[in-house]
Amino acid sequence: MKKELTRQQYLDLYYYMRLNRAVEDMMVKLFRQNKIVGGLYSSLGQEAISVGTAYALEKKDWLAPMIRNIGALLVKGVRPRDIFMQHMAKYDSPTKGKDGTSHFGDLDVLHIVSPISMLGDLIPVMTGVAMAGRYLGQKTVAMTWIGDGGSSTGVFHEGLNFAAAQKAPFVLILENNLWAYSTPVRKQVPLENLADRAKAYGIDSYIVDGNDVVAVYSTAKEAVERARAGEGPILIEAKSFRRLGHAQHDAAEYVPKEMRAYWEARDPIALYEKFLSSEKLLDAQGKKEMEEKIDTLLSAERDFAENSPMPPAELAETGVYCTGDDCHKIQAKWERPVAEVTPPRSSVKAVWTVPGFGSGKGSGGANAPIHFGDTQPAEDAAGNGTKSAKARKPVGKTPAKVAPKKTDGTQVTFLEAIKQAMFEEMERDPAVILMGEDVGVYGGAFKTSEGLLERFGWERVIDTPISESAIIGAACGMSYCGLRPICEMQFIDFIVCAFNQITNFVAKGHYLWNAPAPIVIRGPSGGGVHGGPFHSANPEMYFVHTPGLKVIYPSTPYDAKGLLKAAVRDNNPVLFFEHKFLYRRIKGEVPASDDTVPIGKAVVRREGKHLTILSYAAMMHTSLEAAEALAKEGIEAEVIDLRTLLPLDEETILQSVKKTNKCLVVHEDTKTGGIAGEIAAILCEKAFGDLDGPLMRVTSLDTPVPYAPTLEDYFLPSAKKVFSAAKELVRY
Ligand SMILES: Cc1ncc(C[n+]2csc(CCOP(=O)(O)OP(=O)(O)O)c2C)c(N)n1
Repeated sequence: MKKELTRQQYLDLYYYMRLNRAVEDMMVKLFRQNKIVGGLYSSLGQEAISVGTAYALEKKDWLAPMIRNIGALLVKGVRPRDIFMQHMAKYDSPTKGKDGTSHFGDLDVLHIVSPISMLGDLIPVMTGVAMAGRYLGQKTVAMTWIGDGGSSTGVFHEGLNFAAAQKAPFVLILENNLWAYSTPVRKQVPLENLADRAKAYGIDSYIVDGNDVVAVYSTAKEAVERARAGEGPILIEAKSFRRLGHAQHDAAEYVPKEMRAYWEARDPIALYEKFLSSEKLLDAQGKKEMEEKIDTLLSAERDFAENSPMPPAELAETGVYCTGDDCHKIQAKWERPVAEVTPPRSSVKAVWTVPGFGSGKGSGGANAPIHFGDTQPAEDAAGNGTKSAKARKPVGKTPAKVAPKKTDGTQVTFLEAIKQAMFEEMERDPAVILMGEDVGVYGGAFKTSEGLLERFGWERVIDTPISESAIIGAACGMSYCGLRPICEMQFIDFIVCAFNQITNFVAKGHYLWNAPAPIVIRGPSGGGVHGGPFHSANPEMYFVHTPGLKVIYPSTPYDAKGLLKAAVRDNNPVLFFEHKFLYRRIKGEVPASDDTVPIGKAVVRREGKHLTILSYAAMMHTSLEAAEALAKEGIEAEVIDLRTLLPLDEETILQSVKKTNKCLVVHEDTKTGGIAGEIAAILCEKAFGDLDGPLMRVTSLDTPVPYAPTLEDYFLPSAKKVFSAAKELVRY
């Protein structure tokens, strides 16, 4: 160990390592007394890594721990009582008993992001935190840790690649403790040094002895300052050894005795004590005083934790959604002039050129004029309506019953409505940014973001790698810093590549640790244009099943614009599906500038008394077409557009069924597990006495979406099928 720090710094490092070990020793006792809920994970022998790396951060910097980084939490300022209570699932714990271990965070004061169990997920999230800090001018650095085992997850690579592509001020500590549960590192990764992972991403790395706290600190300090200075992400491999099993239950008998003995002789605290003593920085008296200080502190902290009650049972039902006043305040803290983040309008050239990209290609064709959300011609510019696709007839106008109130009278396409919503929200709030594949230079695969790059610049319109998990993870991290990212999935089919990030990270944050993630995930969905099994998905129900998300699927330009604007302003994560069959096939009026459409409210598109047809998105138009045909036979169908699937507007559904006593649900999603089944259950529970017939469903077939037009047409619901089902239902 080299002598290079101040006396206080040397003693701080010692104190935190001792505190780290003492906290964990105390938790082992609590575990043996059956007071810890669930597992207990040890960092015995790895304290120098957590402490040395976190000590290199400034107060304003951000960190996200893994389960063996209690030392980092203590350095950042977390009280031991909070760590005890988390493990004991107490009411006064940071997550009030909703989660345990080191799964908690503090966005407002300590700048800590909570981990989740899925290894690797923090890497894109902390990349997003790093990007947000840079965007807001805060000059902060984000740090997280990953094990040797966790470094093989896909999201590790997606995240690190994105961080590298963005040159994000991010430091990743790869804690190589030689074992991933029972599997040795040589069976996990075919590399001698895991730091070589960095080479694949063109970023710098360091290798450090993870049992030498001074070396760890000095290395981390250099990496943190380089990242802060704009040199991009840096990876540090800290080599050490996991002295105990994976968790308390694991005796780790698979570890060779000699290996354990070697590392036990290299205990980081014992090594450091020798150094401190040889440098006359700590004597026996000083050591004794520190031990007493830690003992006194931890006894009091443990007593506090033990006296805290268990959470009241009803708490289980609270906090799934952010209502605005029940969690940290979502606010972007600007430390640079806001005006700087969007180029002034006057500076945007009429024809856009970017070196290396040809002339003006990105804005829609050579020398094409740039559109700042102006109304575009409604004709199907891409000409992607094939013959049979055109055979489906969406209703071109919004029915009078729900004619929008405040509009300037202009009729725009569904696609233009989406673009207008994003444009206006980005104009309104510099915290709104757009990320996705090809959203910038190209303007999006369907041109929904055409012109936004030119107007809002590279910092706000971000072309990403093809890494859906990285996009969502980074957006989540950005939202923790007060930004409101919109993420485009190039086709909504690819959303499943980010399924874990959405359902585990984004959706659960508010419930677990009061961390809302106000992000919007949007993209073109649905079939009817012969996109085949991987470009026609209706994946809404994967997400309707996930508490914490909101799911919107509009059917008109008016709703598309109004609901997308509402989604951007919502404090919860919102999934926004845009049926691509509607993109260029319908036109309608849209809300004037600041108006939004409320999330969670269905709307009656057509009044009727003989049956209720519930539908949404493209099928809403199919249902209206069927209703017109039914009317000619004297059957008046009430057609309701659900618009939002989560939360579902039960009131409007029940009101209508009470009146018509019959209900038909029409959706393009496949039948099994579709929303119709959920609605059937709701009606059975809440309107059984009102029903004069069975709930009927017209849906797609329970197959993947087939490619050939003949097959797809057969697969999809049609006005004819809706008409027949309605007639059958009315006969009851
Ligand atoms: C994506 C994912 N798969 C599996 C697990 C289950 N699991 C938890 S910890 C662990 C071993 C992790 O090893 P490593 O990343 O080396 O970290 P260490 O436990 O050694 O600190 C496994 C397999 C998980 N948490 N996440």
